Amino acid sequence: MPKKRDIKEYSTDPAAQEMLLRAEELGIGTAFTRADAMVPCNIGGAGMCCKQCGMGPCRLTKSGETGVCGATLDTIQARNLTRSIAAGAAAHSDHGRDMAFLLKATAKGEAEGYSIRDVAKLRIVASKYGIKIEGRAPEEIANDLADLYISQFGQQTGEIVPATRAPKKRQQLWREQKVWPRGIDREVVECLHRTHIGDDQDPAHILNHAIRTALADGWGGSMIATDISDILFGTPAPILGQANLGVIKEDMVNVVVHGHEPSLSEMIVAASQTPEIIEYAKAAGANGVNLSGICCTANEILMRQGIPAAGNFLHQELAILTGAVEAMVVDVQCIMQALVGLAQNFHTKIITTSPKVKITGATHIEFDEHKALTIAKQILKTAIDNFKNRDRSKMHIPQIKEDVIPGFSHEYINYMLGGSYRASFRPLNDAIMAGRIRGVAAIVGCNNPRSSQDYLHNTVVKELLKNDVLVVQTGCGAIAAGKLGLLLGEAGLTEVGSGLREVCETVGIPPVLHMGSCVDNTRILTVLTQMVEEGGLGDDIDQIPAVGLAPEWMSEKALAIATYCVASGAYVIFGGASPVSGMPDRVSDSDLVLKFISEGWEKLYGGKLEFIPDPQKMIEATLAHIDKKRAALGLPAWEPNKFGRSGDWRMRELEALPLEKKREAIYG
Ligand code: NFS
Repeated sequence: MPKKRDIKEYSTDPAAQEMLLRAEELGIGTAFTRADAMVPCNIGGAGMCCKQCGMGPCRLTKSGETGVCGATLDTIQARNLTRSIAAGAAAHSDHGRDMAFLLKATAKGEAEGYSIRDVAKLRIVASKYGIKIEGRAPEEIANDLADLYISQFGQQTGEIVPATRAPKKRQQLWREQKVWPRGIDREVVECLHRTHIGDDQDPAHILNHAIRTALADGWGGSMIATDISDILFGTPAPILGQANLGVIKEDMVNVVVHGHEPSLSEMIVAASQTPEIIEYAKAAGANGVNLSGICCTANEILMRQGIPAAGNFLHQELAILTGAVEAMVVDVQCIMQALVGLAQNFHTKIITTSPKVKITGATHIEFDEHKALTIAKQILKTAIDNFKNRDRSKMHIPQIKEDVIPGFSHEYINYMLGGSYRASFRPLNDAIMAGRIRGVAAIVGCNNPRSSQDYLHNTVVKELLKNDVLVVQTGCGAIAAGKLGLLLGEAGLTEVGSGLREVCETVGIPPVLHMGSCVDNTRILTVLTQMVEEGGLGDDIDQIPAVGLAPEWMSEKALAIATYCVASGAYVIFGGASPVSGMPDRVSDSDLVLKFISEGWEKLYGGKLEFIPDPQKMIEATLAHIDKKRAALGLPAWEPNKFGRSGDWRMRELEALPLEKKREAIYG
């Protein structure tokens, strides 16, 4: 019998707890209760089920057992994992492709409402590929860059070009291992081919192609998506925003944008600020239109426009449960099908917009970049027209929200460390080399209703901060930290190790840097590359004292991210269940794939992927890895409380002393 958890076990977020109580009162199910009712299949969950052909599905539960075709458990697990990585890479990269077509349409003046907002970034990116920039209009440069980027998807031979931005030594390694992606689509297609019945049946060989496919995502499709989003909508810089369900407003038309691509959401932001829409909302009796975001769409418009985030992945249903949302506008990825049924309990309209995503029962208003502003206004008017249908007796908005400061692009980190005239990663490298900062952790990825929402994320973040580890975040992990108040200037600095605190105070940054959406994990690759190029931390990414973590992962995109980070040299730790864990109590030969993606990949790429469900063990493994990398670089071992008594803190201590002691302390 499945066990029903207590509401406090569902989520550590008080706003979520309040809404889950509300759901219970109304008798409405959510992903949390469905997770309780649905016991996961432990055979499929461990990658031990093969359904690649009509002779099965074959479930391999006994030692030495094979599928009907003779496929071993190792082969089946490698195939299953590789297919997931291909799906994740496809999702990110298809997003990147759409952005490339949008850039092309904008360059040709055919994209209504769009313009090139960051000409400086356009010029920097284009010049990396030898595109002529001097004496040319931004549209001409953008046209060439769009053509180059579009060609990366269908390229059949050669090397995709964004990967030339990796450290030189890493590029050499990819060539030696023959994993430099030829074309983004080609690698994804080859994944599907190789894992078809009767093809590639050597687990290590299959997994090596998973590496190549993931690289096509991280140093291809995702990097293209980030570049173009910045060029069209502006490179993020710190901006004040808010996060959590309390951003939904009682007196306004609430439109929640959910999904991933900034193309439509940016246009909805623009449309919502036009006099036409404001007047239309007022005429409907509302005080205007209030936009908020969920998932990575939230991150995209939060970090660029300061539009508040209503929450992360597990908040999508809870936002509708407030009864105050006129429309939830979705595009692609991480959209629960349950939204439509849930919305029927209220007046909320679920509006699908992507030609790739329809949900039965939802209203479909298809997005077209050639008339995006017109469509955005149509969507907003549909939401405004729905305002009159709101049943105020069903309304329940938790009054919980936090201020946040997101927007730490790698360009901004570079600038903030060195200033306009000497932008540089030197101070960060120096702080790591001295031991003020012990290392860096990128804590990213999803929520998963199988664990308590935000608990693993925030437990790991808080403990690493105490240990002088600088934390960068993206995706739903970043929103989790935001809801907890960790993305705010100096808030939370009292909970931070003294060395890290000193750096944060000197530079004026929060101890947790919000770097964007999940495709923006490429910004982290760029930061790591720039740290290598700055010098003092080795000559490749695998030497930097840094770890990547996805404590609450659930999507295939997360697996693709993990794999390209490993291929780039990072140690990656996932919480929750491993998709290739095997079932040791039932088979004895089930850990080859698990070992290969850890020890095997480490030998080949210097990075490894491990699944560690226990947060304390996750923290220990992170710190041990950071310390190991420090030692390998010959850096001093990290010591707690060694730093942190300079600058303002020193002044405060001195001020508290009686005059004589003060003299003594200053002059000796
Ligand atoms: Ni990333 Fe963004 Fe969130 Fe997970 Fe989904 S929103 S792309 S996949 S759930 S972090």
